[in-house]
Amino acid sequence: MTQPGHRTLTEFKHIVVMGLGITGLSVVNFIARHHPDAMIRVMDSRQSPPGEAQLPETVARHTGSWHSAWLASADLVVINPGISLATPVLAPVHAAGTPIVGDIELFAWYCDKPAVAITGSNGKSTVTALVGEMAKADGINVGVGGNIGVAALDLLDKGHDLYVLELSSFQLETTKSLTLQGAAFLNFSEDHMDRYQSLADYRAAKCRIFTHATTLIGNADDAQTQIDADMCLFGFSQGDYCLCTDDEQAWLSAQGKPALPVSSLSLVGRHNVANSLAAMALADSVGVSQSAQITALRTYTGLAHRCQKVAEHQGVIWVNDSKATNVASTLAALDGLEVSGYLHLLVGGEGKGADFSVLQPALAKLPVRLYCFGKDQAQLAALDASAQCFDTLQQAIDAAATAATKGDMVLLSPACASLDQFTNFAARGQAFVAGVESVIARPL
Ligand code: UMA
Ligand code: ADP
Repeated sequence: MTQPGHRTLTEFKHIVVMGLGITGLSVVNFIARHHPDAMIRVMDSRQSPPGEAQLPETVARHTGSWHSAWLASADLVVINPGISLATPVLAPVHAAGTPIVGDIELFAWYCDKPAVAITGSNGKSTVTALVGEMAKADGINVGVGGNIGVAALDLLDKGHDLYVLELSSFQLETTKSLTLQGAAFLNFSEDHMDRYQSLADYRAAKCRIFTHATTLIGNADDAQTQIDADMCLFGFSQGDYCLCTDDEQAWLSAQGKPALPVSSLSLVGRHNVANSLAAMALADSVGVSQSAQITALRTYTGLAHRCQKVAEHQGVIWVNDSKATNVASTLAALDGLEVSGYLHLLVGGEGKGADFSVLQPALAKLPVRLYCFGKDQAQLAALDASAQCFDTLQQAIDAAATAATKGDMVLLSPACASLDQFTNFAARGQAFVAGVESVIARPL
């Protein structure tokens, strides 16, 4: 059932789904359930888009290019977040005033239970999953999805009592009616400069998360995440959720009251302390009990590919941080991980137009050896005199394995997207783990 005051799919007859993948497929399935009389057409500029095999045979499709005539006759266009609204083929659609929405806007039309959402440049998936764990620990039937990899529309119609959504700036661009009980903007740093004209545009997309939110949650240590003075803030030294000292220990505190010693967190790294505080604020916004929050904070060890220790061999620690797809996330790893010997840092991939020079001061402070691979290796190699360049990740792994000795750490924290050489960050992380395993299995 569509929600009062919201639009409904049945207002539209000719619906074009632009871009398939997980999102496009979820949109087609959702429309088929809620508006079986609609005429759905799917187009994808890729020759063989992901999701095509699962598309019902009855749905008309066009692949390998855009289909302008289909767009011209549409009365609703549902667009994949990976496609920019500035794509030239959409110009006549904008001019005609035809609504262009994303899957999260459709979710908003039909969501009938409380929802919280998380955006930011880094930490979204970690916080989203953690809030989900907190709700589960409280016995709540919670649906967790969005940019984290489960299409939001696939969560609906399943009897959930609460939704926790990770929202990217791409998804927020096409969302205007989403009502949220809690909305968090975790942090803001440069990313996606291949999609946005300016940092201001990127931030404006993220701020859309607050449009219809009851509790607006921002980062006390990052003014760019704040939009007004009345927000609920989390931060290391100030805010409604912050660190305090009790019994000579650092504690996470909520509304001035100590809740849990930092030493009891299962997550590691300073950035994850901030993530934990944000998760507490979100959980409180929908009434998840503090005892359930604490249970989850004690047990949640994080998601794969985020500062994850994958092996220790001959005194060398190997860490997979493949999800570090921008400069700030690599900085967080450099700041948060402890290493006694050399840090062998593997960086590279598609830099998305980022300015890598901000990594230089952090690297200069560390005993580092830099291994650069993939598309933007040359730019990265300029950061440190120790840098060596390689075509592939495997070659970089082999070189690091040869150089590393007891007490060292080998860290994949690429500061780049993976798409030049891998399907996604998870495939890159799996390739790293396989590469590490092959190194370890080699006879001496
Ligand atoms: N594409 C085309 N032509 C098309 C459709 C897509 O060229 O017709 C390309 C675009 O470059 C696009 C890419 O394919 O960027 C992604 O398409 P996809 O099929 O992988 O999309 P989905 O499977 O629907 O995945 C999307 C999100 N992808 C993007 O926003 C790019 C996923 O986030 C998200 O998990 C999924 O919906 C469910 O909500 C991924 C991501 O990289 C993990 N997000 C960015 C990030 O986190 O930095 C924002
Ligand atoms: P996102 O979903 O926003 O990409 P993830 O939780 O998947 O965030 O983490 C992505 C990368 O960012 C990982 O390398 C992780 O170690 C790092 N990271 C996580 N939280 C933060 C934070 N609060 N600040 C900076 N980097 C972070």
